[in-house]
Parts: sequence; C-alpha cells; structure tokens
Amino acid sequence: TAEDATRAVKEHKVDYQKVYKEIAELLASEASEAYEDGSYGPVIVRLAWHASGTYDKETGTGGSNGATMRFAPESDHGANAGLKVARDALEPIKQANPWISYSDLWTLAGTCAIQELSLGNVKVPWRPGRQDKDVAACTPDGRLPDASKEQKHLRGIFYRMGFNDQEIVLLSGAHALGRCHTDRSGFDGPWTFSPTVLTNAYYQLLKSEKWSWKKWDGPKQFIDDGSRSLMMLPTDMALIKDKEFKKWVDIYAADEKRFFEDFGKVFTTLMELGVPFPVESKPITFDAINA
Ligand code: CCH
Repeated sequence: TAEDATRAVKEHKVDYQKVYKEIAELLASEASEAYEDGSYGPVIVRLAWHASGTYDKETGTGGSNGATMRFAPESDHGANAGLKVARDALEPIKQANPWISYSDLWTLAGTCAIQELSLGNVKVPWRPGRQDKDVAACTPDGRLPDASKEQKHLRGIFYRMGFNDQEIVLLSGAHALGRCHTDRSGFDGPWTFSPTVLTNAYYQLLKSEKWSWKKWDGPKQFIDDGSRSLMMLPTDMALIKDKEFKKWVDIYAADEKRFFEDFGKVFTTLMELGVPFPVESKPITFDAINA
C-alpha cells in the first residue's frame, strides 16, 4: 500500500546506501566476473530499462512502478528474453532486504550498474518509494522497441514514454554496454570493444566505422568492416540516418563529459516513469564504489 511505501522510505533512509553497496559488490563478485564479458552489469541495466520502458504517458500504465516482469505474461514477452539472469542475480539481495520493493531494487540496481560501469563518471540520482503490483498490472506485449525497425518506430515508442529526439539518442548510448545473444533476441555480438565500461564509444563507432549488412541466416543486422567483431541493430543505424538524431550523435561522440552529464539525468527520468513517489522520497546520489 501507499502507507507501506511511505514507511519504507522513512525507516530505511540509511539502508538504501547499504543495498547500493550490496549491488556494487554483486557486480564485482566472482560470479559476475565469470559471466560473459565479465559483468552482470549490462543485463541488469537492460532489466531496469525494460521494467521502466513500458510506460505509456496517455494512460499512465506501465513504468518501473510495479515490477510486473516477475509474472507471466510479461516475463515471457519476446523483448524480455534472457532477463531472468538479472532477476535471479538480484534475488539474494531482495531476500536479505525483504523491506525493499522489487521495483525499487531493480531500478536501484540499474542505477548502480550505470554508475559503477561508468567508473563513477555518470551520476544517477535515485528516489525510493516504488510499490510492487500484482499480475493484473502486467503490460501488453509490444511496448518496447523492435530492433528490426527504424526512426519512425523509435519515435513512436519513445514519444509514448514522453521522451524527445535528444533523449532517444542519449538513452541509446547505453548500447556501449553488453551484447546481443542469438538465444535471446536472435541478434549477435557487442556494440563496442569494452562492453563492461560505459563511455561514449557507441556514438564514436557509429560514426567512425564502415557498417555493412551482415551476411548470415539471422535477423538483419550490421557488422563493422574493420574488425568484423562489432554490431549495430537497424534501430542503432537509424540514429545516423536521421538528420535530427544524427545531430545528437555528433554532439555526444565529440563530448564525452556532456554525454556523462546528460545520460545521468535521462536515466533518472527513465527509472521514474509512472512512479507516484511518496512526499518523503528525496533523490539520493550514491558514491560509486568500484570506481
Ligand atoms: Fe537495448 N537491446 N535496445 N537498450 N540493451 C539489447 C541489449 C541491451 C534495443 C534492442 C536491444 C536501449 C534501447 C534499445 C541495453 C540497454 C538499452 C538487445 C540484445 C537488443 C535487441 C538483447 C539480447 O539478445 O540479449 C532497441 C531496439 C532499443 C531502441 O532504442 C536502451 C534505451 C537501453 C538502456 C538505457 C543493454 C545494456 C543491453 C545489453 C544486455 C546484455 O545482456 O548484455
């Protein structure tokens, strides 16, 4: 209930720092280092984004308040394939801190991963007070972006959340992190050479590399002619095809400091979509731990 959320915010003021620390320790743990490129961070960022990016400003439905991805059908939506890895990795922290809602935990984990993986360069103020909802609040399939599409689709999806063109380009910079998996989305490979460090490399590579269609049986994606080890999705390439988007790609490719600053703000906004915070809830800016 709303009273529970208010009480949790009041009583656990200092404990949010403790949970942040536990998440940072998870990211630096042996299990995390043994996972893929060496971190649970990217898949945790994707969990936090998919929990939030279902928001529809017209109806006020979806968003990070609810953590309804715990339940089918939302957990089974194609876009959410593979996110069980992130939910399971965070479960021991939920068990150790049963007072925190899953919605607060997942968004705090995404926030922590962005800060830690940017080596403290990105600050993401975070507010507590989200409440979990039950299965009835699951969002319909199709609210998250389809990677096979281009600028028109991107605008349709992100304008529905209340974002503008600059913010679409900014948020896409998260693809500096992580990779695509053939057994999740069907796509394959990382966007950058250092998929566990958040930099502005995504924008720089979009501009500096020559990208061609990859010749394979999988879904249409791009491969870089240089190293032939990187990838771009059709939605990624739309950011340099579209003039309005390209303007922002140029800005963030040239100015990493501005990327760090603006990304932190837009990630906070993403994590807060659709959340009616209790009045007691104030933004907390955590210090990065593993930086
Ligand atoms: Fe993304 N993303 N994303 N993405 N994404 C994928 C992986 C990650 C799209 C499609 C895909 C954002 C926006 C978009 C991450 C963060 C963000 C994958 C591969 C696809 C496909 C999934 C797999 O196979 O595992 C599309 C389309 C858009 C449109 O804009 C935004 C916004 C964010 C965060 C702010 C991260 C991180 C990953 C890597 C996950 C991992 O497991 O490594």
